[in-house]
Amino acid sequence: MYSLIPDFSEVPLKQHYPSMEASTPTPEAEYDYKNCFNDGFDAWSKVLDGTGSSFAPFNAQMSEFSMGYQGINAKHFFTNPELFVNGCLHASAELNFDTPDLIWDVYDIECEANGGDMSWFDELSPAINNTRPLIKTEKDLANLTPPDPEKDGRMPFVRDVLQLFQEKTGRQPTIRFCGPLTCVSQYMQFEQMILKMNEDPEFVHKVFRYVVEEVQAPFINMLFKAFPDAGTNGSDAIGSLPFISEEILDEYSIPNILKLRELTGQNPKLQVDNWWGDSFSEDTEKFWEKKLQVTPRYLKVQDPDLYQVGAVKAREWATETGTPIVFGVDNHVMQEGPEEEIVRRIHEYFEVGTSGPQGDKFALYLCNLSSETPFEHAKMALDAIRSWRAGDRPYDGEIRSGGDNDSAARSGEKGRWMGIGEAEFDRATLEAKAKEGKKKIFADIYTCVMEYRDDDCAVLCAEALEAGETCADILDEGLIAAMDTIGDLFATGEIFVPEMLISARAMKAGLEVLRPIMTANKEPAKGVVVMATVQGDLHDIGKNLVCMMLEGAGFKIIDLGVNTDPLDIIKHAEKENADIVGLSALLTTSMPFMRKTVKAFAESERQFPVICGGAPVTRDFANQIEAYGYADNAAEAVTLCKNIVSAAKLSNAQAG
Ligand code: B1M
Repeated sequence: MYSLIPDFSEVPLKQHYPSMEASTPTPEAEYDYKNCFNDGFDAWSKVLDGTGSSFAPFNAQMSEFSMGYQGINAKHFFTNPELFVNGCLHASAELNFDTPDLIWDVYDIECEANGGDMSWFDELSPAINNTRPLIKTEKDLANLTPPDPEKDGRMPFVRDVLQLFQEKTGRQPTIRFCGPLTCVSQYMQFEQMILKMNEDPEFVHKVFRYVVEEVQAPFINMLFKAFPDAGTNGSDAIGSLPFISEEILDEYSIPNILKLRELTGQNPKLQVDNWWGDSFSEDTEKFWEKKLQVTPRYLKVQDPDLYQVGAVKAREWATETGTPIVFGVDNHVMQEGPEEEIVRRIHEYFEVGTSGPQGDKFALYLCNLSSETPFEHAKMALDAIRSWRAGDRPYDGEIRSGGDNDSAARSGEKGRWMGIGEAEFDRATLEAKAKEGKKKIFADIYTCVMEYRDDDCAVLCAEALEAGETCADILDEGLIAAMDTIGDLFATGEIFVPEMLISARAMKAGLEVLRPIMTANKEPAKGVVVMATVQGDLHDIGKNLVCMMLEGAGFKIIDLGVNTDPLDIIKHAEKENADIVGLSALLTTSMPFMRKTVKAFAESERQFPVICGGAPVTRDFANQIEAYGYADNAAEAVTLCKNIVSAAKLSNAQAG
């Protein structure tokens, strides 16, 4: 299946796509953009404004696909409005899409214009490198000057893109922006933002006020001035469960989106429609009500949550509440297939979406076509849509979403995302079992971590040392035991990422007390793991969770951060005498770099066990690239690392 991904392993990084000079002519305008999307545009507006459309339209997030499809270099594509607009319109028209997609790297524009550190690639969307965040302290915030939307960064690029779109299609453009919560996480770095929300919420509110009032509102208002009738749509990847909790959604996300709406003329079209996490919410229907607060005109539910919750359930709720609905098909399915699943899923969503008395208020969205999505898959999806429209419906009546179906089909071979929700543990039983027969001091340390009490944890660790306990016992019986339980609770979906981060902070407070003694006593760590997100990829939430759990399990972690060069990883693995090298990837477009890194290790002088993980990575893929190991989630990564280290010890002992 993965053979469809081009193997870049032999190709120098900068040559995946023909490098295009700025002077290279833009794709031929051989289509009549003023007319060829008319039916699609009209259908979308009729669905979203509730009048109802005679056919269910679809669109796709596909700017990266357009770029790859036409072999345009990303540095030019995402900076040259003419190339960008022509590229997107051309690919959409050529593939006969109902409407074109015009979404640039929306998560970056505001932070970049304020001086955020950007990483640029030749073949992938650019991205903020928030390992060097703009705001860590009150002083950083005070020193920031809001960008001038007419001049700074690529804010003028956005304006020019919208202008060209309007000129070429004769249609009102959509103003895209970064959802406030994701925008603040770009300024502060995700984990730091979450920890600060816990430690100093007033400071985080202040950052929100700065970002929303002084950066985002002026930017959007500049665009509204140029395009008074434009629509808007915010993207808010971080505003999703389980990266955040529903409390964070209520306290930070929703009020700030509403504030932004107020500051931009109370435009009801100001919306943020792409939260994931419906399947993690305690009450899905209440979650949908929250979604409607920030996107009043329609409900959008996308995979993998849609597949989990079930298209029928979403359709029924939308029918009862009279809400137009949009279903989103998973990017993993679009990229990896299996091919039959692409067709089957699209047919199911069309069938369910268009059913019932409100069936004329339904549209379909292909979540992401990337530069790695095989052209045949994009074509297959379009053929599936056409065949369904023409009445050729081989899967009629076959509903798989929302049931207890094989997880492989759910989402490109992976089960529920992040491996969450497949385990079944009960908190009380886990805690009771962990404390059973333990000395009181260890049980108390365990409880401190479970209750996120950093200071108490540090005090108790110091008391335990004074009482003569060894560091190894304090770790194993107290801190590590607690992190084991936290890992299990995360796997059940009972706790979310914020709770994991906060418990890890308590564990670290204890660890800091032990560290000087461990160093003085030369107490060895359980093993040394060099960890990195692979080249081209700036996602680090998953990698950081794995690091945290490994640290909690007694490993020494050398975290090389994101977008990491294979040779750099090898250099650090050798220097640190690593027991294990861990690679994480979140983009299907960065998976070839995982392959490249594993290959570079295989060819290097010293051999290290290289293990892989991340949402799009599967055991099959790990086998195929000949990685030493694979883990589906953080808890599994800990078990894998423990096994690797024990096996190495055993074989050393046998050899010696
Ligand atoms: Co991005 N993004 N994003 N994004 N983003 C995805 C991944 C995407 C699926 C969304 C979508 O469009 N449907 C899509 C990828 C599509 C594809 O691959 N074809 C995508 C895209 C396209 C992009 C941009 C290009 C967006 C754009 O600008 N157009 C851009 C990419 C920039 C770049 O990297 N070059 C981008 C940017 C961002 C944000 C900055 C906004 C933010 C990242 C913030 C950050 O990481 N600091 C973000 C986020 C948050 C997401 C989603 C919403 C969540 C990803 C995540 O953090 N998951 C994601 C959509 C989704 O999943 N719903 C999406 C949580 C994390 C805990 O899970 O990393 O899988 P995960 O880790 C798990 C396991 O996999 C495992 O353990 C962890 C815990 O159990 N694991 C390992 C992970 N590493 C492991 C290593 C191991 C073992 C286990 O051994 C070593």
